[in-house]
Amino acid sequence: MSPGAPAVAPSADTASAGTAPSVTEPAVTEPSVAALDTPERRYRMLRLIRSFEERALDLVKSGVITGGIHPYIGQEAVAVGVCAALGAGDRLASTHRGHGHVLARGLDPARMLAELAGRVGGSNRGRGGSMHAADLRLGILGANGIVGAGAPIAVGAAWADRQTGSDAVAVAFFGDGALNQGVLLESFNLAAMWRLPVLFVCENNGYATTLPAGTAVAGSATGRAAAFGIPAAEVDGMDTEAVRAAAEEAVARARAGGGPGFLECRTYRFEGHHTMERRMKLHYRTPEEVAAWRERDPLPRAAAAIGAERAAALDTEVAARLAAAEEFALASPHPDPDGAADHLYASGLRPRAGATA
Ligand SMILES: Cc1ncc(C[n+]2csc(CCOP(=O)(O)OP(=O)(O)O)c2C)c(N)n1
Ligand SMILES: [Mg+2]
Repeated sequence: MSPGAPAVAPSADTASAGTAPSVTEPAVTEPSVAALDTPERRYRMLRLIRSFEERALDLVKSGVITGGIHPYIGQEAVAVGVCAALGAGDRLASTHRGHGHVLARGLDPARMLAELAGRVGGSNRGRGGSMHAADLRLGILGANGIVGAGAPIAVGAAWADRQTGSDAVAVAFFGDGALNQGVLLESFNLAAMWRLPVLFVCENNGYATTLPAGTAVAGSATGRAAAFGIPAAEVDGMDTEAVRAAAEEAVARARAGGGPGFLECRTYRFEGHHTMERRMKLHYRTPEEVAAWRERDPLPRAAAAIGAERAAALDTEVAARLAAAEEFALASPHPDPDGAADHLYASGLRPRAGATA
């Protein structure tokens, strides 16, 4: 059953201290990390992300989801390949184009869709939206609207894990547009100096908004990592199994104390930078270029590996799951404006000793 189940009060550990939520909220269920350990499961997740994004685009068009989203369509192999290499205790920091990352990690599509639609049943009670989806129970440290900002968060998580003796690994996803952000290079430096268990994953989709990477990035992506002594590999980001193999190698090395790794996944977004682009008549890439990348769509390749019949059965399964997710999301109410200040702090305001509130 979808988590939509009957609305009940939130559990004590998630309600903000001292404030009763104004709208009844759904039960807090324990999520579990997505199992991506077989080609079939990986194909099913590719399909889930693809169909989720297609439906989300429709819902933006019809105004059910307000504001824009950054569709992940075309890049699914990166999220699925990397998340397939992670263990249950690992963590990830995502980006503005983060739906694929969080779904591949196991975030319930019903919760995610409700979040996009700004409903209380959302993963962040409808307060985070597309670019702030997070679930610490799944190690999802958050999507992030600031280009490159996930890297220092992942480095911090890895450092914290090292202090506690955990062997967890942290992943930082970012785009080619982050390659010139100072904070990324600072993150490389600390991770390398302290041999932190971090996997830096650059999703090079060729463009930062409309800016071609070829006109913006001096040197190369892998060259930047190599300059810090970080082992770096370039991988076909349209091939789930190639991404998984490269990620498994880097994750195993990091987990064993070998320090950070870097993957440049060469990929492409089939849709615009964001949903507003459809109305903007931008001509920064040719229809031929888009068509050539569509030929390399990761889904048919993954479907061929498991057989057309099995793939079709999984497509049907995913369609049913998404229909239930949508039903849940759209039945969930919008938050009560009176509760707008609820949940802004993890556990209420705690003034420092000696300070006045
Ligand atoms: C620090 C910062 N600068 C600029 C922006 C505006 N911005 C949002 S997305 C984007 C392009 C990011 O490109 P890339 O990192 O390649 O990711 P992609 O959109 O291709 O997935 C820019 C410049 C921002 N959000 N944060
Ligand atoms: Mg890009």
